[in-house]
Amino acid sequence: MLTNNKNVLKWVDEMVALCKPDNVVWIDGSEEQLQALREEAISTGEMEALNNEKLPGCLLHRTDPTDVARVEDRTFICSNTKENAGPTNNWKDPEEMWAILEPMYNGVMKGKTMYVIPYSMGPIGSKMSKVGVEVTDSIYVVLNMDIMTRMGKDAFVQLGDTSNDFVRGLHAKADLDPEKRYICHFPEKNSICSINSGYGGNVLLGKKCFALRIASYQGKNEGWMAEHMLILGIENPQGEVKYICAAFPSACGKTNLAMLIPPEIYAKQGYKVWTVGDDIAWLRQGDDGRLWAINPENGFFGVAPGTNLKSNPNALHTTERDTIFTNVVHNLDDDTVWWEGLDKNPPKHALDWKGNPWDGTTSTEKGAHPNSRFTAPARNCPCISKEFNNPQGVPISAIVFGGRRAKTAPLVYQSFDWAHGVFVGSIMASETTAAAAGAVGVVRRDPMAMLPFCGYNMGDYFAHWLEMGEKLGDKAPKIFNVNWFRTDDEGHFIWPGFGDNMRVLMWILDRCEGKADAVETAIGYEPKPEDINLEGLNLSIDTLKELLTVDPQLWKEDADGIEAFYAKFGDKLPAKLREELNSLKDRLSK
Ligand code: OXD
Ligand code: MN
Repeated sequence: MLTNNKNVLKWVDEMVALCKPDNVVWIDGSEEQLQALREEAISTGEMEALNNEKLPGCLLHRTDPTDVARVEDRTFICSNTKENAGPTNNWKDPEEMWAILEPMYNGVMKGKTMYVIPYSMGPIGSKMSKVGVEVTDSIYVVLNMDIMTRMGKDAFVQLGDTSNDFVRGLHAKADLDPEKRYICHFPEKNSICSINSGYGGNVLLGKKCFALRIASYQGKNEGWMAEHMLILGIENPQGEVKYICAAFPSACGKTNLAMLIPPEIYAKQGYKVWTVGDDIAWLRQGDDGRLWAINPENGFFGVAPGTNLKSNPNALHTTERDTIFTNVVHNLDDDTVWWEGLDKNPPKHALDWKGNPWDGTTSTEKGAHPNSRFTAPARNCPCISKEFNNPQGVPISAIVFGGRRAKTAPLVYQSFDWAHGVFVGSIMASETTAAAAGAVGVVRRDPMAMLPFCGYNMGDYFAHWLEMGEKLGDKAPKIFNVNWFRTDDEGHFIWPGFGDNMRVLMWILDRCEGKADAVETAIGYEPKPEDINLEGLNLSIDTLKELLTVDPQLWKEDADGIEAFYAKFGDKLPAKLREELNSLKDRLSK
C-alpha cells in the first residue's frame, strides 16, 4: 500500500471486492516496477519490443480490430438529472447505469491482476493539479498512464492523507465486446467506469474522461476551466514569451500547431515556438488577475498517420524513444514502425495494424489504422517549454478558436470583447470532409471543440465561460477565430498552413499588445491585409484579401444554422448569447 488515505483504501477495497482479481499491485512509478511490467507484457505478447538501437525503449501494441477509437455513442454522462447532462450528452440515470455495470464488473478480474494507479493531472506540487486513482487489469494502460500522467507514489503525496478529492477510475477490458462497451462518467461522484475496451481514449481515464469531462464539471463548481486546447509559447528575439491557447475539433492539426516550426523569416530574427500542451488546458485566474494555464498531461497521445518530417518534425523526434505505438505498421526487416504519410518508402516485409502480413509496395489496403497512435513523453519533445513543469502554469494572452470551413470563416478575426468571444467559440463548426463517412460539406457544430467532452449541460458551460469573463475583466485574454481550411473553387486549400500559421499568430499577439490595427467587420475585427507578414511566401496580397473576405449571404445562412443549434439548449442558453446572435444578424443586414 502506498498511502494511508482512508478514502483511497476504502474505495480500492470495494473495487477489489467487486472485480475479484487474483492479485492487486500498487503502482509506485519506480523504473524497476515499470521494467518488470514491460517484460511481462512482452512475454505474453500484449506488447512487442522494437529495435532497441533505432527506437530505444519503444513498444508496439495492437488493439482488437473492433476497438480502435473513442466511442461517443457508448459514452455516458450519468448526472443525477438528465438536465444536468444537457442536450449534447448521452445520459443515463446513475443508479440505472450502475445496475447495468455492476454485474459486468462482478468477478471480471478473476484470474487476473488488478493494478492500482495513482496519478496526478498537472505537475506535482501545483495548486492547479488534481489526483486520480485508476484501477485496471491492463498493463498497456499502466504503461500508457506512465507516459501521459505523473504516475506513482508522488501522486498520493499530492493528494495527502485525508483528502477525498480524487477521481475514481475503474477500468476492465472484460471481453472487449463492443455491444457491452461503456464509458461512463458520474460527475457528482467524481468517478468514471470503463469496460470492454482497450483503446487509449476509452481507457486512459486521466485524459478525456477526467481531464475534460469530469474536470469541466469540477471547474464550473470551483471557478476554473478545463478546455480541449493546446498551449504554445512564442518567444520574441528579446526573449519574452507570450502564450496562446487554441481549441480545434479533433483532426484539425492541434498537435502540429502546438509544435510548429517558425518560418524562416521569423526563425532568422530569433523567434522560437515552445510547446506547453497539445490537447488539454486547465485554466485558472492567477493572483495577478490574469488567466493562467497548465497542461494536465505529461505526454502526447498523437495520431500517427500524416506525422512526418515536413508536417511535424518535433512530434516525430518525440517518438524516437520510450514511446508506445498502437495499431501502426510493424516493419519486420528492422523491427521499426511505419504509417501512411510517414515517408514514401512503405516496408515490404511488414505486419499491418491487425497483425497480418502486409507488403507496402503492393498492397492497396492501409497498413496503419487511420487512428493509430503514438504515446510519447513530453520530455522527448525538442520544443517542450521550460515552463512545462511550472506549478504556476503560464499566463495566457490569447484564446484562439478554429474549425474547418471551406468558405464561411475568414483566415482570422478577433472578437469585439469577451462575451462576443464566447459567442464565437459557441458557434465553432467544421464541415465534414470526404475522409469521413456520410455527406460532404455538412456543418457540424462543435462549441469550443468540447462537444464530446463537456461533462455537464453545455448551456451552463456557456454561462460559466461568461462568468469567467466577468471575473477576469480587463485582464481577460483576447479571443480570436482562425480558419486554415478555406478552399478555392477547385477545392484546394488556399492558405499554406503548418509553420506559416505563425504569421497569423503574430498578428494575434500584436493585437493583444495593441501593436496592430484592425478593420471592423460584421463578424469581428479583421487584420488589414498588409499587417499579415507574407515575406518569403508565395501568396499574393490579393489572395490574402480573398482569405479575409466575409460573405454576408453565407453568414446569414450560418446564422440560421446557429439559431437551430441554439434551440437545443432551451432556456439554458444564456440570454447574452442570444443577444450576440441577434446583434450579428443586425450587423449582417446593414
Ligand atoms: C483526441 C481527440 O484524441 O480529440 O485528442 O479525439
Ligand atoms: Mn483531443
